[in-house]
Amino acid sequence: MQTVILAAGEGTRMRPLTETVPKPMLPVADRPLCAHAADAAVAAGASELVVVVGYEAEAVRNFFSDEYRDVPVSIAVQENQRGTADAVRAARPHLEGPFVVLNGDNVYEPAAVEALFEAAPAIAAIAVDDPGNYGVLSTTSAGDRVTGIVEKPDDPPSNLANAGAYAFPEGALEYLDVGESERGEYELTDVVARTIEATVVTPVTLSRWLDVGRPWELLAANEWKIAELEGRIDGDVAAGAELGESVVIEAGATIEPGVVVEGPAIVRSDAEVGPNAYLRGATLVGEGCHVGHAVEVKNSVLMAGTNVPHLSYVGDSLLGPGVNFGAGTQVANLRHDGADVRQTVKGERVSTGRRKYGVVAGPGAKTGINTSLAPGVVLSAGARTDPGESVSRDR
Ligand code: TTP
Repeated sequence: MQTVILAAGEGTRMRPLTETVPKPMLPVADRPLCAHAADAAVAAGASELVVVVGYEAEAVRNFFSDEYRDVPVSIAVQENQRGTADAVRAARPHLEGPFVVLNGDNVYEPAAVEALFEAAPAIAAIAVDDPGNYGVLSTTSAGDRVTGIVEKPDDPPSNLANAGAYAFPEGALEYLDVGESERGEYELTDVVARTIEATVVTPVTLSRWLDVGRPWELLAANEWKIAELEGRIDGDVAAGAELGESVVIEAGATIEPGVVVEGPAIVRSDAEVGPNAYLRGATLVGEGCHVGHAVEVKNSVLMAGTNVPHLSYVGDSLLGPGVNFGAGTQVANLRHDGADVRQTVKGERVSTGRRKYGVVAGPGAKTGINTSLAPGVVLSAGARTDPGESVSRDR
């Protein structure tokens, strides 16, 4: 089946990480975020990928044309991000039968995507504790047919949340011209509503799923996908370095003496770690990064070209790309009261749901030596801190 990957969104909730890299291209383990959905579709037998691009389209377009050689790839441009139905409308000239739609910022288990293909027409759903925050499906009492879909209901008809993966029948191509929703977008859920009136649509229940909208969800996606990597050493590892079993050292990476990598972790090409550095938890050290002497990095994502060269602690944080932490920069990732760490997203303070959560540093941010960063702080792209500063507010 042809598979549409929605990758045109701007990812405003992910700022400043999306200032230079579109959300679909943010790193998750060894692949960009959107590649995880695309890879699952290819493994499930997709006959063609139709990738809808918009914001920072070039990066997404180049990745797909370079990376997917065994399956045809078409690129559809959505000029303005007017909603998910509008995005599939942009793909419509390429579609000619039943088709699958996957959100390019959702992470699925590959087996679940395969089950979706097999059950078509179908919608992926996941049982959640707080259905009122999602699109919610209602089903027949036997649970074998979707009978309705309602956005963020006050009185949810079930605990089954819409997981943003759909296998549409060919007829749905005619339902794409929906009207504008209350929030002024053209919504795919309205297309689903019309489809379930006309056709039997089966719910496919997922056991694991992630919608990556905010920085800590990117951290969670990395935790998931780094843990699934099989350990391999293709780079240079000095005698005396200690690597756990689930550690990937890519070709061109260097691990110097005295380094301990507990894993699961991935050190990407051209990165340099050590001497005497300690990596633990699900940690991604991106291409060309430098993690130097006496630096501890725990459960964090360091994007390409980021440097933490001396005497620092980085815990549960997202840095980069191109960030530089001055010597002795320390990240606090736990509040004294043990409460969940909060972060400001688009001007609103929100709980991350994490007791342990560090900082987000936008592209090119630089800290002066001995900077202390409080939990949940966001440094904007290109931000600077003075030597010895204690930073407890975003800048
Ligand atoms: P959203 O998460 O609603 O939007 P976004 O990715 O732009 O993020 P933010 O809200 O933080 O700005 O989008 C869900 C999926 O649909 C995602 O994969 C992006 C894609 N999308 C499009 O391709 N076109 C669109 O017009 C919209 C709204 C989303």
